[in-house]
Amino acid sequence: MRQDEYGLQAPPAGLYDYSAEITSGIDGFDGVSDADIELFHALGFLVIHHAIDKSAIEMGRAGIRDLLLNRENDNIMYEAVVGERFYELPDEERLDSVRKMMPVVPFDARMKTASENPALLAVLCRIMGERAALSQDQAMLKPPRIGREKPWHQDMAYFDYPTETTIVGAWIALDEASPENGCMMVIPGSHHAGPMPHWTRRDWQICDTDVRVGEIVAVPLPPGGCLLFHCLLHHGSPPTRSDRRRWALQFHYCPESVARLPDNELRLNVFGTEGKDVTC
Ligand SMILES: O=C(O)CCC(=O)C(=O)O
Repeated sequence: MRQDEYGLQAPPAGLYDYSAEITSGIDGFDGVSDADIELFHALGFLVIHHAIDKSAIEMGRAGIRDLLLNRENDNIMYEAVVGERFYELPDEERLDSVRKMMPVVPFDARMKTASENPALLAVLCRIMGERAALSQDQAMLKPPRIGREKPWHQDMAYFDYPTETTIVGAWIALDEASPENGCMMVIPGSHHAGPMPHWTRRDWQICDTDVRVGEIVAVPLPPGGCLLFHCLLHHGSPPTRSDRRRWALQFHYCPESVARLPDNELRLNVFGTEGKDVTC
């Protein structure tokens, strides 16, 4: 198990002030129309409500719970404020001390089932123009009161794939996610601007002063809702101010025909700041 490796610094004031909130969504993956696929390409995201049903939500929660309480599990990243106390905490408190588990699919059949949702895969195939393959899987958790932000970033800055690849994230809420408990926030259309320099600050992130504050849209989701988003879309999530837990599953999919790059050098040439005339 690892401590969150980044600092405890609070984000600058206003970094997650949103000008709109998307409270509606397409009803289920089967409700995605061709116009919605075009909208995905234009805006860089789609919001789907009732993406998974009650039993799938319960299955996801139970899977995360079992993985979190498994003492052999070393793919947990706990919140830095919890520190080494993590190892002494009673089970119920452990459940609310972790911000991320990755991977989850290889360790739990319920996670594998969730990642192979045929209705989700069918939508991804329409977005990508070919079959989608799972490239990364995570449980993204925001514990009550202590859950920290995920600073603004592009997921592609983390992935060793050719930059032009349409990798799609599926962020599936298992609890209600709201601005108060740290829901996802996006900058619509920002994927069209291409790769941004990323910096090691409170995380591997877009410089706070490069964030297009003023264009921020919050994406609250009910349990079972899903945000599908393009890997170059600027997005992040604020720290929680709430007593309510926020658990989610996040799967990333890549077009089946695209191979991973042999090392991270090519990615860092694109997203890193070395040798570029940029400041943060
Ligand atoms: O779940 C979150 O709070 C942020 C997830 C995210 O943006 C990511 O991991 O790329």
